[in-house]
Amino acid sequence: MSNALPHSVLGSLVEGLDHVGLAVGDLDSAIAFHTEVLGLELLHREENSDQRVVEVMLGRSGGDGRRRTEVQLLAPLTAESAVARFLQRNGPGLQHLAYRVHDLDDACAALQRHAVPLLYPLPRRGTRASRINFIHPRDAGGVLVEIVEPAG
Ligand code: V0V
Ligand code: CO
Repeated sequence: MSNALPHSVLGSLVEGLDHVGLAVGDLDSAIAFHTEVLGLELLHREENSDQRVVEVMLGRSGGDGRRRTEVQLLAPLTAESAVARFLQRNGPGLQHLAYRVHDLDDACAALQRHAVPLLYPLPRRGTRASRINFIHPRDAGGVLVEIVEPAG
């Protein structure tokens, strides 16, 4: 984006807010709330065995998917999932914010050059075969921050 601060760590790499991740205990009732009350559409659902979660993406279909901000519902598949730990500690609620970047490798390299620690040494697989990494909430003002590069 031409008006991004050129001297910031990520410069113009961040395109916008890709999704908001919500930890849920009861996936069906969370889907019902987001569709029947908020009127969002269920756009995608998958199991992520690496993150040990079921992910459901909701939003408004149509338009340019690459500019859309979605809601990601996350239900744990096992007790070892980060989402299970979150639910145990906090109950259901906002678990992370995900910022979309053009190029995750460039973004991670820029963060590392500026001593911003990343959770993973290498990108992991995110929803719809995206590539993801995270900044720990302790390094991001108390919010878990995901950086995501959509597939293709
Ligand atoms: C922990 N803390 C949080 C937090 N999780 N604060 C805000 N938001 C969260 N989500 C705080 C917690 O209250 C403690 O604060 C401190 O961090 C504890 O740190 P910890 O011992 O490292 O806590 P853990 O063991 O709960 O692990 C936290 C991390 C874990 C961030 C390391 O959640 C993780 O690995 N996250 C990355 C993977 C992930 O979140 N997957 C689910 C989404 P005090 O008490 O010290 O003040 S997967 C996804 O989004 C996908 C696949 C996608 O495609 O988008
Ligand atoms: Co996410």
